[in-house]
Amino acid sequence: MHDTLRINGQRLLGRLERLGEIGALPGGGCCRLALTEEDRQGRELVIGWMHELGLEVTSDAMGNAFGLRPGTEAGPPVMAGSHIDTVRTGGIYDGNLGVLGGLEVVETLNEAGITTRRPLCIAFFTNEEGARFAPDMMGSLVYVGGMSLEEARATEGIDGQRVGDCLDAIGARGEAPVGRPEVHAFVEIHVEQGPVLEESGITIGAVEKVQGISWQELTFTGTSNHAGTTPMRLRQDAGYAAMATGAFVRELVNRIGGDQVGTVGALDIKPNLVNVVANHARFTVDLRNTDNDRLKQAEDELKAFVEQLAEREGIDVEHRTLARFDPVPFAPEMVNRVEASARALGHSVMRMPSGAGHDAQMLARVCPTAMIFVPSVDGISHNIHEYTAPEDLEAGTNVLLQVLLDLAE
Ligand code: HGY
Ligand code: MN
Ligand code: MN
Repeated sequence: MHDTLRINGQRLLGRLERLGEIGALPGGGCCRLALTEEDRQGRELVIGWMHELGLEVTSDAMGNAFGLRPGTEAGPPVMAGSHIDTVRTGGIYDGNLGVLGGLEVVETLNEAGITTRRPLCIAFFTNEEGARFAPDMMGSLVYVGGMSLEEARATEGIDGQRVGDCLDAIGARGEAPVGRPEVHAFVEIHVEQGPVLEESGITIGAVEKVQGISWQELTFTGTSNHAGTTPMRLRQDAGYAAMATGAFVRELVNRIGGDQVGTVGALDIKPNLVNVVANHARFTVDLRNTDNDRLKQAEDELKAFVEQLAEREGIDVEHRTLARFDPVPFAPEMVNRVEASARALGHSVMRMPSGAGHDAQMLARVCPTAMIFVPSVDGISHNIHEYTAPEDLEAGTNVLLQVLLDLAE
């Protein structure tokens, strides 16, 4: 049914570019960190579009927003969505495509005068990136009951501010409760953010699983001292310890191999001066693997290394877990739907894991869930040069349209 219906790619691209103007960075891309003024403006724009499309808009106590399109029957909706917050050097597609692609499906159905049997709902979730407030996927985690609202609101960010205060300050706290949502199924279209589709010459990714994620914050505390007069045998150098750990992470990841990845992305050294041995080094280690046992091995080896290093250097070390999610498989029949719809539309398609975390991995806890990937040029993301060709955006959103229609009928 409605096999010949197609979305309007130009209109979708226009919305992506318009939303990308909020927090736009010189040279491209945008910075719309969660619960900032830019996030508020982004929310206002997208919720305005939801109203224009005739959706019934609600938001919950975590600031997750939902645009409901009634069906001919009542009951749990078929949902599509993602996030509109970005990292500090974000692109205009990461997350935004999942939300605006859903709105494009709604507008296409409005134009065609089609009402689906089940209701449809287009959602965006608060703080998916976790770059300012860890963990990532915080809003959808609270939505499915995996984190209490209180714990989320009390979370302190990298700038010392709390989620609850910032949520209230931008007026994003809604009335609807959080916890045990009623969703028939969830579909998220997202840019791949990696090189696989492009290198394979494939247009659509039918995502089978999201890999496991481990975020840790490590803090070494030593003694600041004179860089010239302090003999090496007397140093308690937190800066050296942090950099030695960074080098160990790379060695560890190469040794484990396979899908294992590891990143030291944030680093704060004090007093951060050329002629002072550092007494403070706080940094993050992001470890991921599709195989949970190997991810645990990586975590264990990192812990052992860091503790032996602190002992040897005579410094203190503190561990803080910022996020820990096991790999999440998607329901096979949902992966099949993505694959079948892509093929029916004449697009090349392959099954693959997701290297990035997504809201879909949280929705998979409460309903059958699928993800549709489209290629990232040069595999670049979390970078202002993130780019996906318009024809691929259109192809993926046409797959989203067909999968949603199937699920809603
Ligand atoms: O970190 C991630 O994988 C996602 O971008 N939040
Ligand atoms: Mn994303
Ligand atoms: Mn991201």
